Amino acid sequence: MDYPIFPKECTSLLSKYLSQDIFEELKNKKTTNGFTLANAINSGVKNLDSGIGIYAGDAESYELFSALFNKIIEDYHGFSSEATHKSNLTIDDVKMKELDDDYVLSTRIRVGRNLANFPLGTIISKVQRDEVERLVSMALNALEGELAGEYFPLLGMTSEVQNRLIKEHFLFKEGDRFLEAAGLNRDWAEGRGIFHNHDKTFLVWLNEEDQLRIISMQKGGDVLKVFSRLVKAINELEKQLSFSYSERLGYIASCPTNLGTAMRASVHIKLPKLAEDMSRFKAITDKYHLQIRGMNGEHSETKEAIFDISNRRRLGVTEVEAVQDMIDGVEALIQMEKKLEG
Ligand code: ADP
Ligand code: CIR
Repeated sequence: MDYPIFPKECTSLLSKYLSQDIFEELKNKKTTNGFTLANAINSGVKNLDSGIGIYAGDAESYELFSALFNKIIEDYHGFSSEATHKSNLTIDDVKMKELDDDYVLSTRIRVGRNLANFPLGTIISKVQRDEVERLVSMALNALEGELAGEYFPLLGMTSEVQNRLIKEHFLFKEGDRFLEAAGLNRDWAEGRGIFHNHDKTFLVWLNEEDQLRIISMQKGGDVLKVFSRLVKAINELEKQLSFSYSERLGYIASCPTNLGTAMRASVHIKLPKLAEDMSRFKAITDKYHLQIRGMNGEHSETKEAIFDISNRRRLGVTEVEAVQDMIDGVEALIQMEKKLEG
């Protein structure tokens, strides 16, 4: 592979940090699982509108290609290469403010997880992916009480059911071009699926961008209830499964934006006044380290002034701090919206 030349309009972190020197230093390296620099950057090279543009093949990728990853990680999370990640899943440490249900339509918190001793989805083999599906669905089927549910493989699901689950925000979309170029859609839909409890307040995605996306969600703004359910699920699953974790980088994820806590705590919130004043809106989201997404998730447009607002930082902050970023920022957005209403 030759050094990729990115056009001026390209603003991805990959294009910002992949200098010719770094490219030369890394271009012939390969992890034990056979992951190369060309594999890592393919998504950002093929998709020039990427925000980040790079994925990992395994935990080792983050160390072997650290000359590049560290810069991207520092830029995105504000996490220096000398820092060490810390985890805190103690529910009582969250300083709760009730989020106003007049504005907040729903709350969702997810974490990404991958199994230790397997490569990440970008280079996993079909046999290994099927084994991940077998191990994880077995663990999920053993959950009890509020977390008990059923695993639905994508293979064999009617397109009607699949589309309804996507529309209702429960299931991942299909055919994402960023994941496609990263190798994450290989053998689709083999090994992919969704587990959920009866009320669809606890869900787990299997073998999408990460091997597990553990999700807790419900209508309204009761963040504490959503967080508590998630923590319970993580603890129960950790009794049965061994997740990939690095002392330095926390939970290992395919995308560097998801390292550390791998947590995205979000609300769907209606903010018609702020929607008319995006610079005021963005001043608040920047102050509280929040990200704005559209109604249908990443890379989607916003409809009817409903936004997906979530914590942006996931590494170098604890889970409690990540959720607190979201709570405090959303509270500030609601205060401003009320003020603009007069
Ligand atoms: P991820 O959360 O895994 O990063 P996406 O941004 O693609 O992925 O979102 C996945 C799905 O979750 C989308 O359908 C999105 O609309 C939905 N979603 C995200 N936050 C919420 C929320 N607070 N309430 C309801 N659905 C949500
Ligand atoms: C991009 O660079 O825009 C995509 N590869 C997505 C990056 C962050 N989101 C993610 O990991 N889901």
